[in-house]
Amino acid sequence: MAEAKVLNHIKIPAKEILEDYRISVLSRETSLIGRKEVFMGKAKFGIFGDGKEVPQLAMARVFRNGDHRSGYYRDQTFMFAIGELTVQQYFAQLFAHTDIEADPSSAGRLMNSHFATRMLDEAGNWEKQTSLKNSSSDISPTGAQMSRLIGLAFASKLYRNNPDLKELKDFSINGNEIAFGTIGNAATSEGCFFEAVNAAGVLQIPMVLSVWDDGYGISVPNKYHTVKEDIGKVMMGFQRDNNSKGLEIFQVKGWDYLACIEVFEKATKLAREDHIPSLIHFTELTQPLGHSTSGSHERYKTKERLEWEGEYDCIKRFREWILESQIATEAELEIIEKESNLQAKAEKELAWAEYLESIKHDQIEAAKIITTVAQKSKYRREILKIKADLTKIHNPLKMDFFKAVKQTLILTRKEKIPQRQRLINWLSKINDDNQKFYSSHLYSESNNSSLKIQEVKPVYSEGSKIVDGREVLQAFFDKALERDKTVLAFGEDVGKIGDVNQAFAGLQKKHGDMRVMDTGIRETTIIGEGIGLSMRGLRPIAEIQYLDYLIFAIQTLSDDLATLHYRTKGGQKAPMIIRTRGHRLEGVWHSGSPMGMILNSLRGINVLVPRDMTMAAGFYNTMLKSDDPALIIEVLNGYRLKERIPDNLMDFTVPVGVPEILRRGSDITIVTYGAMCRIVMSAAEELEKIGISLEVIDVQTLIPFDINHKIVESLKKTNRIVFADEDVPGGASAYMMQKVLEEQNGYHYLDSKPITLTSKEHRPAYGSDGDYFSKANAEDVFDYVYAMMNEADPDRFPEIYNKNYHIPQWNPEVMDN
Ligand SMILES: Cc1ncc(C[n+]2csc(CCOP(=O)(O)OP(=O)(O)O)c2C)c(N)n1
Ligand SMILES: [Mg+2]
Repeated sequence: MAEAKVLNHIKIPAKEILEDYRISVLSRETSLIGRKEVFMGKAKFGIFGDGKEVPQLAMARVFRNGDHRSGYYRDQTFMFAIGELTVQQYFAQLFAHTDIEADPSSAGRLMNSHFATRMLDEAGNWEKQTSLKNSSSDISPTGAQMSRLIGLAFASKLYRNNPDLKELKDFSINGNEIAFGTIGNAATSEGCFFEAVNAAGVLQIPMVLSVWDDGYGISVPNKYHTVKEDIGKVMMGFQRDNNSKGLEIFQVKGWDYLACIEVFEKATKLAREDHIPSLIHFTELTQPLGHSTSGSHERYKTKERLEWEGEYDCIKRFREWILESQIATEAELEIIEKESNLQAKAEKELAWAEYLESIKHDQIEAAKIITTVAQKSKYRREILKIKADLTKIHNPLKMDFFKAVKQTLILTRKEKIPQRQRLINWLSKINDDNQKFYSSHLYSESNNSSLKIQEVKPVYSEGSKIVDGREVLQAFFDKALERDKTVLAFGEDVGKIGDVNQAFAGLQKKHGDMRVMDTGIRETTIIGEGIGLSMRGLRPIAEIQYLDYLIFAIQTLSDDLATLHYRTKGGQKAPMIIRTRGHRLEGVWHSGSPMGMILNSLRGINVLVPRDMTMAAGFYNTMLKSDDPALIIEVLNGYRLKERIPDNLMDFTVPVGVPEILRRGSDITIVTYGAMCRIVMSAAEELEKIGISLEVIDVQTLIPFDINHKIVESLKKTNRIVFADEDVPGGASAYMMQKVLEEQNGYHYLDSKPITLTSKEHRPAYGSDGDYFSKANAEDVFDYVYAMMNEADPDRFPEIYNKNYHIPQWNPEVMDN
């Protein structure tokens, strides 16, 4: 073995080169075997990192403790090389082994090649990131790792430039950490890629982003993806120069081991020392096994292309270079290859054996108890057949024996056999286990879960000041920034003018531009920035200017933030707060309340809907103590309404999942939230005047929803219920109805048809009349409630309108008589 010289200035011992070669071969073997396992039916789907091994080895060489990765499904070689993934763990994920030890990335929850390191201890507290190599958890939507990458890199900038954060050595040492991104060539066509690259250039953050370019995105060649078929060339406008900041753009052939090493040396020096971001375009990479196990690339690649891919396979080139440079002999390489082959096979076998073991135990147990039932049952033959079928299954799944047990219980449903009870008990245990395997950790399960934050009621005295709602928030944010140096706020117009409604007015000046910041108009990377920062120990409040514009960020919120804790089974968290304002203003894109969309896409995030700014402040207090992420939606037309500031502004908390009864009543319960609270309360006063008593409940938080089932208690009293909001029909009002009537068994107590009162299906037209005729207003509340009472007691409440006027969207009960 000789010592290799690299580009005259970097020397790499031959031993290290051969170790790199070993990992590349081991990784390739893993891909080859993985593919076969899928075809043998032992796993559902496989996607592998073949053809991208060499540049990943180079990336691993510069990746240090404290650094972070935000990448995608091709990065297995990198994960092996940094020592954060074993081949056995790789296969455990392929087999969907539900044990965290077996698959630390996702405990069997994610399809294969979705990598993550465990950043939390068992109690849900942060590990010391600066002693670890960190990989944020991968997600499948192409390019979606880009938004989070911005936050991971931006954190280093804050840690370096904000002296108040210097103490937090678990997360950063002087902001020296780099966030490494990886993305496929085709995924660079996504909007979030361009948004993120632009943001990185503007922010000047230590990001090193690699594009693995294999010329294709599944079957579609670069011709259809990228201008000039060359993302590196396209990016040249972002290239920094002597006069202006930007990114350093590199292009390197991905099969050239030395060039890959050199480019990472250069890029990481810029990033670590000066926080200059880079984009490295690795060209001429290949897909020896095609895109995934879903099909073969022979269908869409020409013979010439396939031949070229064979010739330019990066491991083949690496091998040739090792031989040419006389770093090792053919015989030495063959030994490495053979050993790697054996190692990959052995680790696969181990992973399979352990996976089977986790299943087999229950399979055997199920078969045993089924047999004991058979012995006592008159359906003996049928049950023994169920058992025989079960034990015959070669690659059993948990659902196989779950089904067998249920079949047995159905067959014997009329029999009084004690063994049956054992089977039921066993089923119940397995059900609970599977709950833990497949449905835990959607929300925090730590001591800082938002559900565990104790309520502290607001305290008022004669001296409590009455101010505009926005001033309540301003006073709150001021003290929150003072109290906790990890809190920071950013968004469009948040910095200099202190947000469009002035809740941060003057706070940038007071707390500095590392705490209160303006951002570009880039909603999805605003959220990504929040995710990355919160994953690195900070407490970001990321602002989306108006609720309607949350739609730009729904993908990042839904796919990344909402799933993070769940998809890592509690291995990672991002306790960020998204602040926005909505419900009522004017016009099609400023008055929306798309709450159904939010509720249906953001399970995993608390959704809090305070009716005024004091409640909002209480929720900020609660969430800043918690490690759950939250979306807090302030009422857009409430900033100038007068409120009293609680004397304990910084200490009071509003509990999540606890509705508040705003008005006691006996005839009808009306359940609402946000801006509708005021509208409903004013209608309640009018109704009171004519003898109708309304009980008004503000749910306050939509996720979680009324955890103590308080609303059904009200319904038990009134026996009539209306769910009112500003969403479309069937939106959040339907969600609330399902919660109360089905989950809380409210249907038992109904004397009238339950009703939802919502906005129209279209978005609200402009102007006050547009709002009045598009959204639910106080008169609508009055009409609905009155009509309900008219149906119930027409003598006391005679019809107000005759048949010629139809109450909008009111759908009366059609009587038979
Ligand atoms: C948003 C989204 N659209 C489509 C897909 C389906 N899909 C998975 S991988 C892929 C191709 C990605 O190609 P590229 O970015 O070049 O990465 P490669 O697989 O070639 O490494 C597509 C279209 C997806 N996962 N996400
Ligand atoms: Mg590609």
